[in-house]
Amino acid sequence: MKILNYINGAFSPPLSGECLDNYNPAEGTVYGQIPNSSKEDVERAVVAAKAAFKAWSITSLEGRNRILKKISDLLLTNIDRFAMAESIDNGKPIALAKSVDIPRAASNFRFFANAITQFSSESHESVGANAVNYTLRQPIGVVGCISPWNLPLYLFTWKIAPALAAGNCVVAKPSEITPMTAYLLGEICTEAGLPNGVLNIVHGTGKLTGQAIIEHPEIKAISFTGGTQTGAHIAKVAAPMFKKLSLELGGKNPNIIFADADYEEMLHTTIRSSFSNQGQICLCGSRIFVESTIYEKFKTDFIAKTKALKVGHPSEANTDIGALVSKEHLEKVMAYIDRAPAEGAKILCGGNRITVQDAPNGYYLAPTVIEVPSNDCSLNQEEIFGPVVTLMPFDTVDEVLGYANDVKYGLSATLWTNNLKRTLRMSSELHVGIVWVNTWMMRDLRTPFGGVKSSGVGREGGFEALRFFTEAKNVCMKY
Ligand code: TXE
Repeated sequence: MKILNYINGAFSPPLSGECLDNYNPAEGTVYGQIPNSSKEDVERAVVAAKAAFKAWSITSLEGRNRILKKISDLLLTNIDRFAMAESIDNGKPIALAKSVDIPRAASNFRFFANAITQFSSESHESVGANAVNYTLRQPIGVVGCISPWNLPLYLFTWKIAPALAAGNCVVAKPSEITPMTAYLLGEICTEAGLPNGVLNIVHGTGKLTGQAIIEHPEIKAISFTGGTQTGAHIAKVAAPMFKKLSLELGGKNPNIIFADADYEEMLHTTIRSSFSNQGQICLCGSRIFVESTIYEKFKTDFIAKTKALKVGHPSEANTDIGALVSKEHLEKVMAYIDRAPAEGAKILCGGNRITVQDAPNGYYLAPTVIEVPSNDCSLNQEEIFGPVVTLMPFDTVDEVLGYANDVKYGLSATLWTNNLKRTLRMSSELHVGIVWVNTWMMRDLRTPFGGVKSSGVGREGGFEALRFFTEAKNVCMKY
């Protein structure tokens, strides 16, 4: 299948005619082609977006609300088609795509359609100076949204929906590794009545297409989710042009388990936070620290549950772990596992590729648990981004806080305990943007989302996202 760019409400091939192969990771085969769009294609998208901005920026909030809700509805009407496309493109189990990824993409549109109607700004009376101040929150203009391959439509729409709701026009690029659902979204936007040029979707590599977006002087803000290195590069390019930036980058999140936790619930959720989406979620709890009094019991039970997970073809309903997203990514994850012996770490289970029946060339990896001797080994310091977790015991709160914070990332942390004082202290002292207590990845879309340190800058979600996608203007009136 050949996919096309969506520019000014119409589908078109790249001007150069140059295409890239699109792989099905479950099979390890090429199944389609995508445009490798150049600067000229991005320029076309920016021209269309600029032209559409005039009308879209003054479209009433009810008008924007209606169209964005219609997109949400159409995503749900077409959920089977979208879930299938996401699963084939990414390798994730079809059940996960259908229960999480596509419903969440629909929620993103519905949530921001409503949020914009509740968005308000501040006013101040300058008492004694006979003046009042009010704040206008105005759309920025043309903004760029660049998203990764792990949660393709989920993260693509998490950026696009608030950008559009706030009255901006968008030039967006999904990952070249998983472009399919973004392509299908174009059709739905047209059907929902989104005016031409308000959303433009340009496909291609980061180096060519992405670079053209971040360098474009008319694109005044960039919302990006992806690797930390890419985020640093984007910041460097964008800074001299004073673009607004929201960067959601990698994570190496601690999952901290105390002996007083509700054991079965903790065990069940820890399997999920370790291996969901093949461990390819920036929020996965990839470093597990367990209080030493229950360490051996946890180790035995966790390994047994890990071994019971079914690695299989993503199209099968009972598959727990599908394929990793690409051959390159599988090799990167395997390279970390190969380092284990040299780092004094012990592979407790997994660590090997798996051959799935009828798909011998797919990129499957057994879920892997590694016991590490210390927190400073690369297995505990670097983002592996696969179905690989490490285990380490601890004795005291101070000790585990040290481990949790001694890493360059600061996205999220999970705490399993019923001790209130400890929870309050640790939630305050963990250097992260999100703390989950006795749960994992429970998301309320009104909450701020993002990380500190090398996990990024800025916050997405709720009014934070609407603030990012608007400029604040103070008006001061003297009476
Ligand atoms: O991401 P990239 P990659 C982490 C994870 C993974 C590593 C690298 O550890 O192994 O990052 O993954 C676009 N200008 N995460 O290389 O390259 C690119 O086309 C503009 C964590 O696949 O950062 C894609 O659309 N754009 C993460 C997007 O950036 C550029 C999710 C992300 O790709 C660009 C994914 C450029 N110069 C990976 N170069 C998370 N935070 O959830 C690339 N891109």
